[in-house]
Amino acid sequence: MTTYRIALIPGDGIGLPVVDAAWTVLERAGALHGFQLSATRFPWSCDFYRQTGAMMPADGIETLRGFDAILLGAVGWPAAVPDAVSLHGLLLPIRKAFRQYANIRPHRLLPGVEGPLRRQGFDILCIRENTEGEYSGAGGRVHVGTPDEVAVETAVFTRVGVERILRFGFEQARARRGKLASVTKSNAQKHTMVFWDEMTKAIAADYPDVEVTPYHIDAMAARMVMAPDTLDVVVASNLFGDILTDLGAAIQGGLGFAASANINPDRTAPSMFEPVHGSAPDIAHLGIANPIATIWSGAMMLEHLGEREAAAGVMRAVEAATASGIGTRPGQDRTDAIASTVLRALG
Ligand code: GGG
Repeated sequence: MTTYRIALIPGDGIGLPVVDAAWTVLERAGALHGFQLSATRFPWSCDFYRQTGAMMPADGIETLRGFDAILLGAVGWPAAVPDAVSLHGLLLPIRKAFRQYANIRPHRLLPGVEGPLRRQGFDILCIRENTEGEYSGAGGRVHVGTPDEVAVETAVFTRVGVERILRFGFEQARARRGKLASVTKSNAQKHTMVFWDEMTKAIAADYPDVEVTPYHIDAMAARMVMAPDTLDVVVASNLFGDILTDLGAAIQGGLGFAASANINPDRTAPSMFEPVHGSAPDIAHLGIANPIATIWSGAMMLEHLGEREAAAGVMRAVEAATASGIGTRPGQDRTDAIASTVLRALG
């Protein structure tokens, strides 16, 4: 029997219960489809930082390298650790070190879920560049705390980085409905974003079957609200993709439904699967976190591992659960009740 070694990093706040809930569903899917998932749990989190002074050990990346995939919950506990420290100490180093350059985020309404828009029915796949751009970490501050203080944060767009994410987007569009929206702000950002637009145009020549449309980020934000059904694959830089996918989460009913996969398409290192949401300290101890985003992310993990039937089975079970109403009303259902309804639907 095939056994997949999965690194579990529940992280902080609601990351812990949603990963536990998702894991029970994924393990059951394995049992039903003839494979095993073997979990190794890592306590890397803001609590870990408080105890050790780091979000993960110095050899954390090397430890993770041997796994088939990583399932992560949420990172951040701002009352104890500044968000910029926790994010740059765990999530971002993993994405960068493992060349997880494609962050895939699906946005569609699950059965029984009502989004805030009148116009229903959309199926958008956002592809967020995941290793550079505005998240490069390049920059610094001088004259700190004085009237002459200067803070600089440099967005880094490399030819390799932009080309590979655009090609990934074109391939996804080709495998779906053949439409790619490429998002920039090239009227204002005349170096990096003009470069992105030029690369989009050049690469489009290799994909004559894909209809590509450039959008500015502001116009795309409006379109995702006014006409989301006109969109298929949306490709954007790291920060723009992050912002647009919170909007995507909103129109699909909330962050409790927004799944994501940090993919290393070359498979030279493990990929990482995580809900889009953060640690939600305000509801962390209430037992009402929605595990559906994490279960859906887990289904994406099974798909990436090649277990397509199991992944489809998990999604059918999620859809059966939401169709019955459970998990569709924010804060109304308990995490374990949602997970056990999905488990029952799985069989
Ligand atoms: N689910 C992982 C998590 O905690 N995400 C929250 C977050 O702020 N992530 C940063 C990012 O993806 O840019």
